[in-house]
Amino acid sequence: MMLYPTTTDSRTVIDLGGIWDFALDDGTGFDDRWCAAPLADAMTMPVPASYNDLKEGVDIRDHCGWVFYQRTVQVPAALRGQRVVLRADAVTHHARVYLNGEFLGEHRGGFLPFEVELDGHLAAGDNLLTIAVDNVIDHTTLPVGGTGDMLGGGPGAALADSPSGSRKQNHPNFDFFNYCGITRPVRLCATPREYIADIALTSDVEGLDGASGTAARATVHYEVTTVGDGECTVELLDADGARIDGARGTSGELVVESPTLWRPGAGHLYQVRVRFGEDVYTEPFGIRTVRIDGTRFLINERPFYFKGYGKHEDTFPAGRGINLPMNTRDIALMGWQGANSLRTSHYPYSEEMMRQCDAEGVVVIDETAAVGINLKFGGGAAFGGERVETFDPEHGVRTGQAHREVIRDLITRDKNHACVVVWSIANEPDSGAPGAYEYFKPLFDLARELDPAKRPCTLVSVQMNDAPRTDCSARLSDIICLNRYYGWYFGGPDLASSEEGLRAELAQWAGLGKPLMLTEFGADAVAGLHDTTPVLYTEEYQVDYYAMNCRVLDEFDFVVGEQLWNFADFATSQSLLRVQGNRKGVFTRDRKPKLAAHWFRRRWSAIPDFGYKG
Ligand code: E9O
Repeated sequence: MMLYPTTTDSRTVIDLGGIWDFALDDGTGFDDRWCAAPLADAMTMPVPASYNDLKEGVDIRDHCGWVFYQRTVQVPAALRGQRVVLRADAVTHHARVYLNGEFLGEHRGGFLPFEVELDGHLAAGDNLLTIAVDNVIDHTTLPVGGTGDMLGGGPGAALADSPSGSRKQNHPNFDFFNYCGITRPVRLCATPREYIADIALTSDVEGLDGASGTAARATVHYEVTTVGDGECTVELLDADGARIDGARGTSGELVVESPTLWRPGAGHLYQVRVRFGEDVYTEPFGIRTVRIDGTRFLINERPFYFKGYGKHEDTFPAGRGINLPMNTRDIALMGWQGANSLRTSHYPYSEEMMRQCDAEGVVVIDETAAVGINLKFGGGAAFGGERVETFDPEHGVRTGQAHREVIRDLITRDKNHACVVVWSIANEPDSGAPGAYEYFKPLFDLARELDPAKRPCTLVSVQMNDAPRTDCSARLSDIICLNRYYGWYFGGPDLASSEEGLRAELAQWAGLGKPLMLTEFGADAVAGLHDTTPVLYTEEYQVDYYAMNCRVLDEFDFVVGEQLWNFADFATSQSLLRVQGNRKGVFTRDRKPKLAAHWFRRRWSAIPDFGYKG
């Protein structure tokens, strides 16, 4: 129930971005009430950004535990009669908010927004705002922290596990650096006391002609949640602000004749303007349909082919901190290549990115932060660790609570985005383990119940033996999404036998009658490493790997997409398999193309968004 913050005739947004004071907790931060007075010996720290890469030293980069951010805020007298909240878009992973030393609220989950009411707590003049941030990950958080690093103990893990290891350490059960801090904007938002709390929009399209991409009419259904008394009126406006239709009441319908549909590459957006009492808010909204028909994935009734990427919010030196220029650059590079889609692996991305995908017509698979629900990775025999059952009562139940919350909060936040065509409930859980179906069935039910637009749901599956029979995704997912590494983790560098392996597995899945796509496949390539024979980690091997995999994907009509792992090289925990991070990027971390980027540009330029497989 949190509209994206915008300033309107009735609303004021004050961005608290800037240089804050910052201190690492030495264990006394809460007992000594650091929140009540200016931080002693504070460092400077920009907000928003991850703090890890911004100052020198492992103490900051690998800090495990709490940190304190602090600044003063003044609120203009003109806003005092209004409802004022502090809205933080992402604090990774656990935030406690204090104003003038008083605890006002907390939030767990590092990738979704939360609000804290400031009414009655704001004084005239300076107010001391402190946000304490914890980055500890374990079995109660998503993503999940485990008992060892995902890819086995690097030097860091050995230190932590040894009796002499003195430094407390996080052990991500996932393959990306545990960047943390206040990573997205923090804003003060003032609204009238009687206000619009939420808007849910869905649409029906009539007379849709897939071939021409035109429709006779669309009906937009709206549902406004309000606080207080007032009259509600709603208008549908065209992109240029011209009024198309209007209605009264907190729920109803708006009609547009011959609508311009939102489609990949052309994100046409209407606007829905809501007035409630004194309050006014405008929500952009794209009209399009999404439906699965047999083994086809239809957007606006045409069979769509996903070309694109699993990505990360990962740049230097902001870490996971919002980076609007890089988001813009990434979308431009995807356009240069003929890509049309991305997955928000492995956590919800910023609302700015979602709005930009709406506006630019980028098709999105929207993923929760449920990564690492796979304890065989963290403690599996393959890595010399102790085996822990994923869905056991001790760990599974507590993870499940966080999982329900992240599904609820993600769908609440992103339900109106035209760019979102699929919800991804989790990445690479133990979906073939005993108990997996029982764990996931209620989560799929929850997502389907919460989404007013009833989008398809999936879980993204890790490679396993006899997958169509053992993976509960076969029963639960509307579209099968596979992460497959034939020719890298499995069979590399023998591409000939790997090709047979992929072909054999896809032939098994073909009988299921559902559409399938690869949401990950990839090979590490260190930019600048070259060879004439197929050698792992070279740019040539990455191209050969992809050429082999794509040849097989092209043989199967029920394969409706290919998303590479990964768009760009990204930071990870240290381990012997990671060369200053994961090098599966088709672009380097600073977005220079490897050979494979050019290879995919040629391939994707020849693959249409629609009708590739008839
Ligand atoms: C999740 C993604 O975050 N999938 C992984 C990606 C990777 O590059 C990771 O970055 O490792 C692939 C999972 C492959 C499972 C097989 C692991 C066998 C290790 C020896």
